Amino acid sequence: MKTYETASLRNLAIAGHGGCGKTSLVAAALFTAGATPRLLRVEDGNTITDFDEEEIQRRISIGAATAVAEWNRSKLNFFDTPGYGIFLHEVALALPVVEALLLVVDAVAGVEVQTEKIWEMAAAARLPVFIVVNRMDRDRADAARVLESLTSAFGRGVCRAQLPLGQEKDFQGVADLVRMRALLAEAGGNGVSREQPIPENLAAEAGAAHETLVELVAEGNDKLMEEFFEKGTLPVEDLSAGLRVAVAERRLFPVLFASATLNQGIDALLQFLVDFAPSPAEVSEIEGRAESGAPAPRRAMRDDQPLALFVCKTLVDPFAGRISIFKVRSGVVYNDANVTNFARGAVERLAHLSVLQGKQLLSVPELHAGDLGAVAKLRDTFTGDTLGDKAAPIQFPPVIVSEPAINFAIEPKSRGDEDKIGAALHRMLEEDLALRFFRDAQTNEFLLAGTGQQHVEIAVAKLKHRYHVEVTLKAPKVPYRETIRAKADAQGRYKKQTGGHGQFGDCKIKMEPLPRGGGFEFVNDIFGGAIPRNFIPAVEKGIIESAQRGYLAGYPVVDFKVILYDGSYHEVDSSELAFKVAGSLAFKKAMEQAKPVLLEPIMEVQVQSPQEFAGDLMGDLNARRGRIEGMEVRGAQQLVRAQVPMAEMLSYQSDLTSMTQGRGSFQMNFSHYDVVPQLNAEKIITQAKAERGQVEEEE
Ligand SMILES: Nc1nc2c(ncn2[C@@H]2O[C@H](COP(=O)(O)OP(=O)(O)O)[C@@H](O)[C@H]2O)c(=O)[nH]1
Ligand SMILES: [Mg+2]
Repeated sequence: MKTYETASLRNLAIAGHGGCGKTSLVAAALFTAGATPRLLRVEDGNTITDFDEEEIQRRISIGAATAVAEWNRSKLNFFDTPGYGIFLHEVALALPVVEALLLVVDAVAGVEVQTEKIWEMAAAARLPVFIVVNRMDRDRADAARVLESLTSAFGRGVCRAQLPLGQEKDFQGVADLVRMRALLAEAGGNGVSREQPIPENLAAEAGAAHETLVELVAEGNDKLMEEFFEKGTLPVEDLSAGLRVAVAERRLFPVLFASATLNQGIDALLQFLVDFAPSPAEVSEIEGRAESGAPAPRRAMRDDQPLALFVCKTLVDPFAGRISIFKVRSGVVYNDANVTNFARGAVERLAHLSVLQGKQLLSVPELHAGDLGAVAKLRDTFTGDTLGDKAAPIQFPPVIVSEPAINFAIEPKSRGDEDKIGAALHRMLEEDLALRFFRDAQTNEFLLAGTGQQHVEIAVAKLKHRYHVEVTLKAPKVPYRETIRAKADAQGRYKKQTGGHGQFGDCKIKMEPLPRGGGFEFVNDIFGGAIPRNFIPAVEKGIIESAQRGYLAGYPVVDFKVILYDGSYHEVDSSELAFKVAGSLAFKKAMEQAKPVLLEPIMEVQVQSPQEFAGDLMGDLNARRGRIEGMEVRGAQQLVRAQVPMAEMLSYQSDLTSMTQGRGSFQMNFSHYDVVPQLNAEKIITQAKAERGQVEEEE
């Protein structure tokens, strides 16, 4: 692969609702640009960016993957991302290392649940957005309706930069509304277009759409506005330059059309991205984390700055080992360079500096500022770390992955596999930051936590295929909490006389509820040494440990405050241990008075389906103790927003599929904790007691 300077680079995240054709689009781009000898297909399981075994089997993207296309003296780095709600964290990790986002939309469905979510993510990251309406060749593809759904969701900044030449089975390319030329795809999917005048039957529509584009571009720019008033139009060069700026400023969001599987409109897309997507050189400086007191360091993406590499993703290959994908945030990196990991202090050698085509490492001698690269077998480097020139330390903020939404207990199928599971999961966690693995303090079970049931199931499948350990998934666990609703005042007194040396600790506490999310607060209000200072942390520790073990059903007690206000001690018999026990006794007594309740996680749920199912879906959400918050019609689709307790959503995926014949989709995020209604709480408490009884018997 050739070497590319910063100005010739285009870094793009490819994102959109699941199944709209992102991976196919990248496959078509790679073939058209000559990076693969033929058009690879999701159906054949051989695409560059869905290389993982689980992705091939399920025919969906699970992890973000990179691919490189060289087009017209420019280099396009694509970050193909998954489109399902439970994998959105993989979109999030691509956003900080690209300068634009390619939002792919299905030509039949238009805007869908994840389309909106991704739009919001791009807005938060202030990324320019290009929109591709893909699958234009499908039955019922309807460019006008999709455009309407786009403008109604995202506003009038959404504007056509192309018209499709026909649709459904007649789709055969695009008309470029900037240069006013038609690009008719040659038959056979070779990706080559013939340029010709815009066909007669589209001339009027193209003329009007061109005018709209000119007006929108001129609108935000005084100089262009003047020129437009004078001439009644803009020359192509000025229109192009103006559009480029409007895209970079997120004023306009150009809409393009394509069919990935027929490989039509792809050459036009590649050229459009080269012409109109910002290069890393055009992006403002990036801020590093501020060290205590000092102002945050900044870096421009330029070759003449000190070297800084930001590791945005890690792949763990059972054979090649760890592969770190990074962005050159500043400077030039050469093969075999020695760099410092600023997060961990380690020095790493970048042997076999590469770019990553899917999972294949292609060696390169050097990479310039703004480029994406990869290197295998770093010893002590993980996702989110910054590496670079020892003399110029800087650390870029890592992407924060939200807390898991669901826990499953897992059990090895064969006894003695526990150690193997631990080691294998440890490697999988390096690769997938949304996955968590830990041991439940109450039940001693191993818990695997993730963003949703399918996420955890895929992790289990990976364990089996990659690491050859089999586990059974037990029923999902809802992470309940406990809290109090009333104030309490209690004494904990621990006294034990055994022969000579005894144990003595005594404390008095007040307990009060804190607002939701308040956690735990401890106030030391002891006067005159009723409890010696060195024993006070022991009282606090006793309370915290008891709170962790729960009171009603074994779930951690949260959102409360403890004031330690009195106590007594014994010169000889008092000890840390005795005060810890006293703290724990006081806590339990206080809980008796404090009107404890169970809390449950409430989820923010968005369900989308064809309108005919809306009534059933709402009834079903009500039956799940859901609170409907709003409804919207979007084309032929209905969107329902509701808040529903997580406990009622555990089997929603399969229920929704059967309720809507597979045509509904949903997304779910954690919203807040709320009190469990009395009847449900009683069941949970009884069940927890039964389970705990079992554990105690086993022990
Ligand atoms: N008819 C048609 N099907 C397409 C097109 N692009 C993708 N597909 C199909 O849509 C399905 C999902 O494609 P995929 O690329 O995996 O979508 P992704 O989830 O967005 O990555 C696959 O069956 C593809 O063959 C297209 O342009 N036309
Ligand atoms: Mg995909």
